[in-house]
Amino acid sequence: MTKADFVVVANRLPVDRSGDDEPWRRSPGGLVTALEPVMRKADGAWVGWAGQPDVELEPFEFEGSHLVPVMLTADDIENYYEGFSNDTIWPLYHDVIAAPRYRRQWWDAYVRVNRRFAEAAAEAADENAIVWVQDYQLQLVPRMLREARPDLTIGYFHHIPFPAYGLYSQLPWRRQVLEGLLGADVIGFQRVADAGNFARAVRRQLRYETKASGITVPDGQGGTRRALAKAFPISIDADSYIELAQRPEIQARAVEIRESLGNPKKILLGVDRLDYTKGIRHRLKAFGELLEDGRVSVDDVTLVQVASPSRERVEAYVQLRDEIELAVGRVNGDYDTMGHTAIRYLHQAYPREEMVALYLAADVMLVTALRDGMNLVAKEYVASRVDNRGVLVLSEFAGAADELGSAIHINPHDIGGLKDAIMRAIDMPAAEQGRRMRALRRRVREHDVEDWSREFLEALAVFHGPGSVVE
Ligand code: GDG
Repeated sequence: MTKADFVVVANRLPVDRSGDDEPWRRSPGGLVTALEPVMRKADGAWVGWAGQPDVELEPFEFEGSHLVPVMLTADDIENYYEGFSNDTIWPLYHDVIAAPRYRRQWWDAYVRVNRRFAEAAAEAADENAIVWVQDYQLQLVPRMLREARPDLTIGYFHHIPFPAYGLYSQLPWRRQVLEGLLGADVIGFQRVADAGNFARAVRRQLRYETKASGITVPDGQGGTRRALAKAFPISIDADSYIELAQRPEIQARAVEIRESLGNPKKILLGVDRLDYTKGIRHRLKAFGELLEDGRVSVDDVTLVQVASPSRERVEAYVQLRDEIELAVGRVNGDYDTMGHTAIRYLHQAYPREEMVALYLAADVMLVTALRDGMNLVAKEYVASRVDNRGVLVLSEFAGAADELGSAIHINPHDIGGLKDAIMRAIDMPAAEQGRRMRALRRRVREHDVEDWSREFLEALAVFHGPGSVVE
């Protein structure tokens, strides 16, 4: 097998297919979108699950990258993925918005599957290669990889929040997870606060010394080594959104979307995976109350909510979907007219072109996450507004709030405040929209996904000997 100098390890490969005989297609989603430009340039290997249970696949080439599938059984998916990753770590790391479940059987599967990913990465990596591990499903991989291959330079990026110690310390396997992550040379987080929470957990649990972003870690041979834990806020491929937003057919589609909604004066938009972290219920509650109060009317204002299907076999998500659909049904039942709908709810996934047309059609973008690592939708909306119009209402609990200071910041738990912010956004004069949108767009253009990966890989290169692929 060919060995690569640069290896990405992520839960999913960046491709999808609908059946065994169907062709592979690049899959949508936050991480793939973020790493696509990096992979294109680096000519590396990507280790991950191909998306079908119990299927053993040989490594293969796809659009210039070398893909190395890791097999997951139906049992692994249930216990490692749906169980430990999405029903233990996900809710715990998002401030226990839903109750995390701690099951020893899930933990055992997590260890077993992390080992399988580490072995596949060790096999794919050339001597002294750089390996970049992605996200919370693989927190044990850095240490496993370092033990197997001390020659490697290892980075890890954490896409979701890292919680405050008081919450983190609930985790029965809190020491093992910290030790797993500390196998990396560079541990990247979305926000400065996440890196701070991590360093505090390391001090409290492991008693290792931390200073600024540096952590002194025992090297297993009686000495120590230094690891770096720091914020590297992720971004988007801004130019690709700008390019799409400038296409005449996408602008025409935006006009068509407005028409098909009955040309309301204002369109509000929410775009999220259907997830309890995204604050969709809080958004619906605020909008429902604005209708009830008579501050907005269905003749003038429509909320479009795209809730793309997600984790449909995890119980908390099944329940959430029922709650949201009940809420949408109630509001629409109370306020719809023959010609106008209050909430156009779409439990569907759309091509990127349609998303950009929606961004262009929306006067107000509502990002009301209760907790979110970054939230790329906020940045995509801003990048797409080539007309310098539109208003971003942004939760302070989303990582994006640290960078997007010219958005209207809200606390989604404060429904009164959220309602006022929505009204302010609806009523915002064009000149103020322009001023704010220009500032937001400058930030997203000046810090796009290539800057993100370059900054991370430059920090990692410090740990790598001469001749680094990232230099
Ligand atoms: C995790 C962290 C962090 C959504 N529906 C459709 C669609 N999407 C795309 C969006 C965006 C991506 O999926 C979602 O990214 P987010 O950042 O908003 O949220 P998560 O999925 O929770 O991502 C998050 C991210 O990782 C990256 O580090 O920002 O905090 O939770 O790109 O546009 N895309 C298309 N059709 C849809 O229906 N094409």
